[in-house]
Amino acid sequence: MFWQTTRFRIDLTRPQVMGIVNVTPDSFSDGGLAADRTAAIRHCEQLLAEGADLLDIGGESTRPGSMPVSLDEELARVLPVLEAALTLGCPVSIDTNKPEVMRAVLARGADIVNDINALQAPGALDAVADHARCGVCLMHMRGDPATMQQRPHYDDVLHEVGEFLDERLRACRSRGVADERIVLDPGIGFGKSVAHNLDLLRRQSELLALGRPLLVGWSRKSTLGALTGRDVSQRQAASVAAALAALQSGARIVRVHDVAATVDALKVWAAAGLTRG
Ligand code: HH2
Repeated sequence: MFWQTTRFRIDLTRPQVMGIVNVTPDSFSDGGLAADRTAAIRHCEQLLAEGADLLDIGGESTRPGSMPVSLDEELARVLPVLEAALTLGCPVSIDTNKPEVMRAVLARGADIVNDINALQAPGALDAVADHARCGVCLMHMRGDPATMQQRPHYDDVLHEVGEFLDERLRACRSRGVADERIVLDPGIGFGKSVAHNLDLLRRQSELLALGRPLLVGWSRKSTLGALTGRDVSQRQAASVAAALAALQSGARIVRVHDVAATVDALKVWAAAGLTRG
């Protein structure tokens, strides 16, 4: 199975590690780490040296309770880092839900739009559909980051997430976005309780019936804190375990902060013959 993106047709036979580059002062686990251009570019290089296959650059925190940033601010954060990242020889994804940011980054050559809002904002689907072949990640979220963790409720979280992703997949198809350009993401921690997130992990393979590859992001999230009792800075082992569990259940791409540890774990996992073909 392949993921078509602007410059790369990514072979998903081997699991792909997407390294997170948050160009934000307030991200939940690494806020401020790569907030200036130079630090962010150094961070991109570091993640690639550690074995990342793709980079995901974000200029707006979406942690629970976070507030949106303005268009100008998001562009000012993301564009200089994108420009440098595009010279590094790997697919570059931009984590945004603003159509104007999507158009701006695609015009500059970004490979992938990663939208926690699954292209629901007016104009977002058009921004992707008007591009010849950029990749897109459609993620499920219930509510918005400011309020999403206020008592989320589902009758059957797998069913409801699956129905939503299917609807968004159909919306993309109806605008002429080829299936090969699309991956799906259950949106761990986005309007979900600990129990919902764990259901999504245990029954994750049910989402494979949608017919598109899964990208999953467990890295350092609060459910791992609930399971281990650990602060966000100490969730590396839990994050690696969750990433492997997601891959074992059929995900193809894991979005992670701790690239080196994840890549090491994947080497052992692959050597044990556990990689799914
Ligand atoms: N999680 C976060 C942000 N973007 N995109 C996808 N596709 N899937 C995810 O699970 C996902 C995402 C939140 O994590 P992070 O970027 O580390 O934090 P923040 O939003 O605070 O910058």
